[in-house]
Amino acid sequence: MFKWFRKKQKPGGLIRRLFQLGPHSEGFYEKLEDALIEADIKASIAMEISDELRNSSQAGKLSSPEELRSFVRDVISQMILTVNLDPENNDNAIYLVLGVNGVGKTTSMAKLARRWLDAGRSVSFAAGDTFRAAAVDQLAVHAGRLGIKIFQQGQGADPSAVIFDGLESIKAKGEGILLADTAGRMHNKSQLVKELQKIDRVIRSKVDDPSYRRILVIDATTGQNGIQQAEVFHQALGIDGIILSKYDSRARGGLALSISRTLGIPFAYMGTGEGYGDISPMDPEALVESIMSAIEG
Ligand SMILES: Nc1nc2c(ncn2[C@@H]2O[C@H](COP(=O)(O)OP(=O)(O)O)[C@@H](O)[C@H]2O)c(=O)[nH]1
Ligand SMILES: [Mg+2]
Repeated sequence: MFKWFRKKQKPGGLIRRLFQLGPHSEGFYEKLEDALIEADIKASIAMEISDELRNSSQAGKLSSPEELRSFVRDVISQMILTVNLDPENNDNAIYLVLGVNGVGKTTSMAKLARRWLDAGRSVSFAAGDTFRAAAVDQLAVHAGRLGIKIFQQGQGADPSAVIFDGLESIKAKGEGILLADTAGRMHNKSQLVKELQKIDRVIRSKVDDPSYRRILVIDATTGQNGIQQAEVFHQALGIDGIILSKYDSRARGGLALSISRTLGIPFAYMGTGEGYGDISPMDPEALVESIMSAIEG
């Protein structure tokens, strides 16, 4: 695990080549921008990063590849947003888990449940992905393995009603975290957004804002398409934090940088495998190093 972000402080090939060119030479900024875009960073942000270098009085005075590397690294670091979304106290809380099909919503719910059970919390599931028959079953299997309660009404049920039931129950018991699954697709996008907004209204009518978190799951391997996904869900509901799943395979953090910078949504966790233990709070240092590695080649 975490092979990709072994502390790589030594400047890689690209940074060395750029340093040899010199920060004010023909081609320097172009080569840098190309490498940033290659690393899944949105073109406008790649330009922003190179502009920062261009406009900095320090850039012309860089005396080693190491200095150039740490300069680029600092600019990128400042653009990355992270947040801690672990429950802070023993109050009731609901986490609505959002994202398109196949990104890892259900798996991430099981991982978060394990994490919070280990921290001594009481956790239950609401099977809000009622669009696909297999989705409820998949969540029920995880609930069985974890030994936790699942609120479910089967395929085709109203997800708002399923989640409402779960909320009533944790409220009655006075303590607990409800992790609510959602469908990642409907017959069309506007239908999905309407469905999610209905769920959101139902939750808001039952709980106060601080105990309600909307978590979006983004697959690290999706590339630039992940930005559009984040935009849709953020516009529909507002997202408190993102889980970057599948960060174990071909991991390139450029997507996280693009989403942080363009939408202002922070990253909360990274999923690093299919096991229950394969989730951890997003480590901004590791993310920046993975972006630097991708840029440097
Ligand atoms: N390698 C890897 N696979 C993951 C990760 N998270 C989820 N998966 C896999 O991605 C697939 C889809 O996950 P699922 O939770 O069903 O996605 P959902 O449709 O969003 O609920 C499954 O095969 C999971 O095992 C991760 O962090 N790393
Ligand atoms: Mg699912």
